Amino acid sequence: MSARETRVALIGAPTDIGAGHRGASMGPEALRVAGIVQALRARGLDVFDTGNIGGPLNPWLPPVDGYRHLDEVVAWNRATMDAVGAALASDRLPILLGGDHSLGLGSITAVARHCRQNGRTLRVLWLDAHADFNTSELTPSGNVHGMPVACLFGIGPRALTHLSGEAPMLLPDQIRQIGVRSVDEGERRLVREVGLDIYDMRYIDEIGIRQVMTQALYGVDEDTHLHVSFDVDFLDPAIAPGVGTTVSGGPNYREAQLVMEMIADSGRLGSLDIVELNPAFDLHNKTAQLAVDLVESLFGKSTLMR
Ligand code: Z70
Ligand code: MN
Ligand code: MN
Ligand code: MN
Repeated sequence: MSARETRVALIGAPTDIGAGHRGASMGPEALRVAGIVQALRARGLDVFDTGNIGGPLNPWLPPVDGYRHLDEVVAWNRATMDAVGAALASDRLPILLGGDHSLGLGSITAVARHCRQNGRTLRVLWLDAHADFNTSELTPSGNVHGMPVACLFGIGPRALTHLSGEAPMLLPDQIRQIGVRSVDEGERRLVREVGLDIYDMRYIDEIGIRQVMTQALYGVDEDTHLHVSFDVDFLDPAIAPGVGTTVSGGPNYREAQLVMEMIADSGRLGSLDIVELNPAFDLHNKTAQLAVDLVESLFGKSTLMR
């Protein structure tokens, strides 16, 4: 499929319901203000901005039984799953404008179901400073944005693991986590137990981002649907301060560009989340602009070829 034929649907999900800081709810509008629609149209894509989905306001309460705002997180994830599913059903590549990363659950649940129905192999690239692999017992915070990967594997509360009625939505060999540099103690044990393939920053430093991406994309073929779940805190805080939780030592601008370019070159991108952008921490919307810049590369913009 050439970029010219690609139809995309933007889906805004203005919530910070699963996060530890308020403000990711402003992410969708910040990305629009940074020109995401125009940038994608300049790539030759047919862009339909569906507007924002809705859900409960953030009551900003402490965790209950290891979860903060569980009912509200479920509501937002149902709405996300429905909107992403509708985009896929109408043959549009969904781009979720988050919102916090708990919504990766609803988004990927819809994508996994779509792949099952269409006989496609799903590969998820999870770009993130965090493993997002906590459970209610292991979590230091109760914030559900630290748990979506576990929920996708069927580890978590039934209301989240069975969002679509079935579980698990994902098997460990379908996901590659890239850029990880902050894992909690209990979470680390679970990562080892499940045998997750995590390309952490040390590994990136040792073998280089090009080799890491070659490995992460290994086995991707014409039957593969690639889902990219891009947590903006993946990026080094020096270039991307506009996130709730900055973790130093992330990929720099050039490494991040190469990640996106190599995904574009695979030709298999089928869906995308852009999450955890937090304008309350940003400077003149520069993190949103950087995210848009990287998304242009993800859709095939390169220095020498347009
Ligand atoms: C920590 C927790 C987290 C952001 C995910 C952090 C989780 N592991 N933070 N994404 N921004 O609370 O579970
Ligand atoms: Mn389809
Ligand atoms: Mn995350
Ligand atoms: Mn993160």
